[in-house]
Amino acid sequence: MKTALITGITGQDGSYLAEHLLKKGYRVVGVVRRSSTTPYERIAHLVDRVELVSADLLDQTSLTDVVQAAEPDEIYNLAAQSFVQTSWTQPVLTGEFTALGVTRMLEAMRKAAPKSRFYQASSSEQFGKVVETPQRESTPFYPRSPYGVAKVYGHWITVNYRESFDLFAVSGILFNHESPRRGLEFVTRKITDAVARIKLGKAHEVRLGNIDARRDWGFAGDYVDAMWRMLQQDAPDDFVISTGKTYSVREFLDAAFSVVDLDYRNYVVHDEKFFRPAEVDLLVGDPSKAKNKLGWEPRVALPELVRMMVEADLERHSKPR
Ligand code: NAP
Ligand code: F7E
Repeated sequence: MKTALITGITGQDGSYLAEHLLKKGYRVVGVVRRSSTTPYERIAHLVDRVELVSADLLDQTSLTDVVQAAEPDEIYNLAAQSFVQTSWTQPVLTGEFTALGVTRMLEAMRKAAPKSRFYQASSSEQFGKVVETPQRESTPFYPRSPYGVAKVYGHWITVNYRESFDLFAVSGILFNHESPRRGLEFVTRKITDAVARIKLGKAHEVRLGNIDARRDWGFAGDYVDAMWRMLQQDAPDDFVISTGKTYSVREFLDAAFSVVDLDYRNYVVHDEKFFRPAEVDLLVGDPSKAKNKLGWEPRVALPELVRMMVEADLERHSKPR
């Protein structure tokens, strides 16, 4: 039985990855940070089947200790401060978690489990103000937020540890991926949650920023399989994971409101608060390397994803509290 250690197991991707690895027969050890409450809503259905251990990306000793104790074959470093907007109001903390946290995890692996395989959660935000379209593995980075800058650091320190210490360490440059488990502040979930509340008479508007921004949105459940495939390769390598299609937030809105037969134009209010100091206008990835080398392809297209998210939010808001 193989052992996988997942940082960020309580997050969207961590919960789907844990499910995916359990199905494959892995022993799954998940890193959680200490809290006065137990906010395990995304993994409530898994807590009996995974081992939860306490550590924090800010604390080297705790990370080295959990890697040493778990003896993992694979390490998935998914933990981060992942909300782009917050990275302008908490830039130093974002750097500590999302950039230096990667070095701490790599150091933990180097000291405690150097034969393990390491996955780093890189991001399309590294392409930022894009210098070519579509974006591929060779496209230069031009990050546009403290989050994007921190992810570029995390990406290159992973490459550097691979080359310096001969570690099996890879980065998946994942484009936006969503699900009913997406955090409520991200635009897709904010919209599908609002659609459900508006349909049920619990809200009358949704306040948004730049709805002309374009993203390449996939389904998180598909993307965790790509992470696993990257760690099964003979040699470590980095991959873009995306659908190859781009849509505007406006198109997402249209699709989401259409699921409940409403017209988004009657409910959207533009709010300056949600505009960003620097925007990423257009992202669209080229997933052909992943298709050719990993045999990976996205299975859920945007219309299906939107419907899945709206229906899940309708069900959640329909339940008596
Ligand atoms: P998410 O839902 O925000 O989850 C983040 C996870 O990190 C949570 O489990 C969180 O724990 C944990 N975490 C945060 N700070 C920590 C700390 N100091 N110590 C230990 N754990 C900490 O993010 P996601 O959408 O699943 O994304 C997973 C990873 O992929 C992130 O690194 C993200 O930046 C990256 N990524 C995401 C996307 C996307 O579209 N989703 C695309 C590219 C890359 P708590 O539950 O305690 O907060
Ligand atoms: O914004 C625009 C906003 O916050 C998408 C993270 O997972 O994916 C995510 O980062 C777009 C932006 O995601 C609102 O300006 C308009 O152009 O859903 P988002 P993101 O910034 O693309 C990448 C790949 C990651 O790695 C990140 O971790 O939507 N937008 N109005 C809005 N966005 C939000 N959140 N809220 C609004 O009201």
